[in-house]
Amino acid sequence: MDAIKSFEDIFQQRIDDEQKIEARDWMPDAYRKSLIRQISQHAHSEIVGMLPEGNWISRAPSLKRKLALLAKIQDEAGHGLYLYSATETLNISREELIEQLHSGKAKYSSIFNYPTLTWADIGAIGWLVDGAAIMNQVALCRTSYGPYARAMVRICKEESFHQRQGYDILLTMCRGSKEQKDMVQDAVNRWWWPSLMMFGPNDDASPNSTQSLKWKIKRLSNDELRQRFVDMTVPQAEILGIKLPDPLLSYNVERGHYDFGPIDWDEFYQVLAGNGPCNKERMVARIKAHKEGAWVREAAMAYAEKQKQKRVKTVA
Ligand code: FAQ
Repeated sequence: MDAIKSFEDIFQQRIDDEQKIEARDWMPDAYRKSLIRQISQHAHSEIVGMLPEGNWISRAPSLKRKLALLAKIQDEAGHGLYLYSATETLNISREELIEQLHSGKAKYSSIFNYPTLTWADIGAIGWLVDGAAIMNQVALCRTSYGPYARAMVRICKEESFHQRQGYDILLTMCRGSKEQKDMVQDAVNRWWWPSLMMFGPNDDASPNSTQSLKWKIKRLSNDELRQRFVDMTVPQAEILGIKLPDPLLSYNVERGHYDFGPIDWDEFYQVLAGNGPCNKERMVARIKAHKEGAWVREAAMAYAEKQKQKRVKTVA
């Protein structure tokens, strides 16, 4: 006689069979919690990630660049909203999620705690930060939780435009004056290592990876994704004619991959602890925006209530 299977076993079997888990399905509490943690932090990253680039909207060098940057930043807002909605399907309210961000309980990507000093930084963000984000997010299109996977498909399409607009900014500058090319080199020197940190700690120091990979929340490990990103980016840097700031970067014929130097994990953990160059500034800006937007939320609620009353009257 077959042994009676536990809910956990049936759940794992569904994951192993590549079935998507939907909001109404039974799931282990730890799976739900891990998803809330990851998807909400992803949503917060999209929203906080608007700030470093928002700083340059009024200083974009041409109308065309300004339009592209505005569209990109609006896309990030949209990504945040899809991801908050996906998180809400896991039985947590938007208010609670925002509170977790503002109180520091929930993290957002370390990368958005660095300043954007010149226009070349906007190019470097598109090329490196969006490039790293896509590498991670393409894999997440196959994540086991249906609402997250579906949000990722649309997000990835938009991110690839973001990456190209960044690369196009850098290519234009690299074909310009020496000062412009120097500006690109300086921006890439500052954004390269923080971009590699976006993938999270090395696999042997990543507490969530083993379970997340088993549940197929994550499809590839932090180090696998980081390696793919380096392999993709080095030839693109060569086309730009700029040097990536890593003396140990070299192609390893045996491995068929680029080797790269050690990441400064002290810096990463300092940023996570709130001590990055812009952590405080970012949180002050988000909390201010949330407070100033209170009237919009109240107006929307009042309008929804009015519509509800109208419907009740019509039915009566
Ligand atoms: N920053 O055990 P693991 C974007 C935390 S979207 C801050 O390896 P996990 C678009 C991690 O949360 C960028 N914290 O964790 C855009 C955990 O802490 P916890 C965001 C980090 O979850 C572009 C602890 O360290 N993308 O850029 C970071 O298995 C341009 C231990 O780490 C996503 O969120 C970090 N870099 O793997 C917008 C993608 N790395 O939560 C505007 C979805 C790790 O236990 C402009 N997320 N931590 O307290 C993921 O794929 C995963 O959550 C990882 C981390 C890979 C980020």
